[in-house]
Amino acid sequence: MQLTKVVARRIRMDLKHPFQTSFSTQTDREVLVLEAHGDDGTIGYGESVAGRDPFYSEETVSTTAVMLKELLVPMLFETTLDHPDEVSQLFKSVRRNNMAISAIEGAMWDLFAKQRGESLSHAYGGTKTQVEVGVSIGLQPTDNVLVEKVAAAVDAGFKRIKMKVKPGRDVEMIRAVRREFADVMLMVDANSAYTLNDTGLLRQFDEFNLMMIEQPLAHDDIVDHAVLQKAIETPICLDESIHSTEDARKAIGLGACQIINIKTGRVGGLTAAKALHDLCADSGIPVWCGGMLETGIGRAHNIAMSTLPNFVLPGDTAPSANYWAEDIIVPEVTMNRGVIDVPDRPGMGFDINHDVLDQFTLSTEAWIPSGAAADHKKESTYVS
Ligand code: OSB
Ligand code: MG
Repeated sequence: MQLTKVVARRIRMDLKHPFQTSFSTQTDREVLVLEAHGDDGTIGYGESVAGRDPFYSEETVSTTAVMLKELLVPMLFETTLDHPDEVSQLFKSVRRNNMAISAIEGAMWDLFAKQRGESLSHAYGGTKTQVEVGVSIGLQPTDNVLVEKVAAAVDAGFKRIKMKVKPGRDVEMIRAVRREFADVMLMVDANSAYTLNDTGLLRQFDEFNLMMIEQPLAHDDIVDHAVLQKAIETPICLDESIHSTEDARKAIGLGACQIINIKTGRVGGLTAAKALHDLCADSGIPVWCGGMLETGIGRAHNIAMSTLPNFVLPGDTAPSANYWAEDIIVPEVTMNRGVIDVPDRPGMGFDINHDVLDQFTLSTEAWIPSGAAADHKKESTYVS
């Protein structure tokens, strides 16, 4: 896989509805969209899921752009890879910066699958032809508004409903929803809003038969989660705390979680995600695909990842229309009664809607290789 150019576009897209979590309210998304140009003219696409601000993790759109420009893309230009699995090998000496690595790795996976004429799912080793879909509903102004949102999601056929919670918006709010929807697969996500001092409160969640509580405690913790899991019946699912297979091994060993949410960006790409998936499968830990309010590009990669066999729980891979008035891919991601058909066209399986992408673009940078160099940092040439 020889690259002739990498293009990074910073885009901004308005969300249809504000998305409120315990850590922020988002009304739009800024995203870095990457193009990896192969020497046969094929273009692979990837997306950096980092936010504008470092409120979910330490990475941002700007840090991913700098890492790509100054380090990752120049390193790729200096190497000829046969397979996208080699991307994470190439970057193994880079500490963290997983979302930056994942963005270019995703573009390399799409390029590879397109060049082979294979669907991304198939090239990746996925086996499913359909994936089950859940929805993540942000904090709402009142319990009544939330109940209406849940009703609409249940009507649309989502296989599982996730609600954001935070202190003061938890037990009574969940009770209000459970009262109306006794049998719906329900879970909550706290995005690190609680501490072990809240153990008594979190134990009250046990009466609601939740599938899981996602990341109740600190973003960088696994030790306290193990203590909490012993004190509550609701299964804990880790999100923010798991950046690698090693993190997962320790969390599982300590009993810090019973389920893991895998996000390609958080773990450093599709290849790393598969290793994590395999470890969880071997350890009897079910996984599901987390979401980061992706554009259609990241969503397409998430769908491909979800075709691995241990993705046994519905993922946060809702259809494009859940987020965007108009997505940057055609066709948009659609769902039928909570199920998405996995595309079987070459690569990620969706085309870019160039007019829409142009309309959302704030700035564009393109980098080309400039021959062998002692200091690759100086050798990536800025051309636009
Ligand atoms: O914790 O899963 C999360 C969105 C941004 C940052 C973190 C999270 C989320 C979501 C949205 O829950 C899931 C989606 O993309 O629908
Ligand atoms: Mg989460």
